[in-house]
Amino acid sequence: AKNLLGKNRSFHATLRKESPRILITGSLGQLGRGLAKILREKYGRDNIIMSDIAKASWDVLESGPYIYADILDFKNLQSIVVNERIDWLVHFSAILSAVGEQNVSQALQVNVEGVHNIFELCRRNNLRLFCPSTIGAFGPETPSNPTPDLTIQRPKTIYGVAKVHMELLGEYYHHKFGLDFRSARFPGVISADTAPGGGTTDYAVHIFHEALRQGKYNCYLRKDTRMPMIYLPDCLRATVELLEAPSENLKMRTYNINAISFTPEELANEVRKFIPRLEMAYEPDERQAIADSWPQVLEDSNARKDWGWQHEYDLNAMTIAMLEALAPTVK
Ligand code: AKB
Repeated sequence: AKNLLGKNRSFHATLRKESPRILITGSLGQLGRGLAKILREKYGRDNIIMSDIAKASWDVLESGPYIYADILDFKNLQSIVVNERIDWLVHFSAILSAVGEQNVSQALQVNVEGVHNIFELCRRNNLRLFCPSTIGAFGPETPSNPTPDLTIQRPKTIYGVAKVHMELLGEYYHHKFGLDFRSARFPGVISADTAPGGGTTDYAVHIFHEALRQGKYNCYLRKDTRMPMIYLPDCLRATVELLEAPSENLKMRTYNINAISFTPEELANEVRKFIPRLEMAYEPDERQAIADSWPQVLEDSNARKDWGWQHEYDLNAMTIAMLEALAPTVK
């Protein structure tokens, strides 16, 4: 009996673990690979499960666990949580602002129905949940410079409407059921290695590719359209810091995150310091109305106070980092 007990003890000891096991949904998008890399360095390669509904490239498959997860299929999600013994979930699956306007019913399915599944999944299985929100959760009636955490939210895109719904539902589940929900309202994310997927802020990524490739960029926004932006490494660090912050430090559950704010013209002038031949043209399309309804600068003193948020990359540092990362890839 002594032996059996001893064996049992050691069995439980092997199950007891220091590191959380984390599932990332929508991980083939702009943020997933980078986040998985950071979390794997901290918590171990096999404790971070990347997931999405598409086939992954070899470099993703070689980097660690990758599985199929359809956020519209609750049973599939539940089986993953059970089989993979998930503790925390980072929910990145979303249809972004510009693409959402082209297909409202798909955006509703992914951004609302999918989010319902994720909240229920996390509640039933007692998971910590990080789900990003966005500057798109604000609208034209919101004070735009600066935009506080608690203010008028009347977004005019389906993406924004769904994100407000997500924020409110997360806070409701937190108060009603004790769900450990955390959300950061991200600015437009600028990244070199992964492309954004159909947002309104994407020009700030495309401009670098076009400046390097052909020295010209035709921007779909007016040159004076100021929007908040963030360089990917800062955005990923914010995600990890909020995900790991002690729960008792979080006075709120949805935080604005600010980093850099600039206009297309200001960005072009910064790029010209390194590529002087860059020619710009401005032909605003339907994304202009979306950009005009969004904040210009986010007020993020609560994030700075509660969990020490600080961005590192300003416009100049981000521009240099983007050009250094992309220049070798341009033929
Ligand atoms: C978009 O432009 O839709 C996104 C966002 C700001 O959330 N990049």
